[in-house]
Amino acid sequence: MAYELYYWPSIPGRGEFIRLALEEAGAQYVDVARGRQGVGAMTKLMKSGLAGQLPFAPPFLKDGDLIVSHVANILMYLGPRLDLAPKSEPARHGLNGLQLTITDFVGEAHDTHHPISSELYYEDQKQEAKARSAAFIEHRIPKFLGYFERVLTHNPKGAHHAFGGSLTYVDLSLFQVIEGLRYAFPKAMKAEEKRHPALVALHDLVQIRPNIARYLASDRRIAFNESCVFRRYPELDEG
Ligand SMILES: N[C@@H](CCC(=O)N[C@@H](CS)C(=O)NCC(=O)O)C(=O)O
Repeated sequence: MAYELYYWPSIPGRGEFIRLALEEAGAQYVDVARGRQGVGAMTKLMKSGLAGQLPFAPPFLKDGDLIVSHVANILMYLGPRLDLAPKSEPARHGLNGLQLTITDFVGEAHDTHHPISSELYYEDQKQEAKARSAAFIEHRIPKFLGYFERVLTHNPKGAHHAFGGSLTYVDLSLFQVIEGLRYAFPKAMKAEEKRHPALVALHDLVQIRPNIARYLASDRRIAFNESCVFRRYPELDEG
């Protein structure tokens, strides 16, 4: 049975981390809100749930009778099934720690343009967004990227993977983080990339994996835009 992914249909957003894993694995899945059923099917599940399972926010995954929510949790569920994670439970928790750090990083990237409230427009919190972005560029991008650079260079199995000796969903997510930051903060990233060669090399290796390359060239890959987590507002990229 195909996995059902529920996410907003017009943005890469947080759903993209799940799409990349499903695409790399060549898994059968339906991106439900992008299909005939539309967003209505997603909001219906969020309102009424499924046998008591009530997801708070997308993305969430439906696998038969089970609903799994939160990016890191979905990936932890899918990882061993798609051969994108080690099978041993302790190792899966180690990997999940890395993915949860990506969750934090993505949350902070979102807060650069919505530092006060997600319920307000960007235009209503522009000044605060500018201050938040300056701090994100000065302190948080270097701290998170520096951490993942160390994770890669400390991997005893080699710097081509964040965990162990083969591809995991964390490698795919790191690719997407670099893509998103390049889109949102092109100026800041120009300097940052020089300091993080292992991350850039990982990004480039993921990009040319056959299934990923095919996906990126397809119309299933949604372009970044200003409704997404990673948004390009040039005034926020000045540091
Ligand atoms: N921790 C969740 C965050 C989910 C989330 O914030 N989803 C966004 C879309 S990217 C949303 O629709 N949020 C609605 C809300 O927070 O009210 C995850 O990692 O999946």
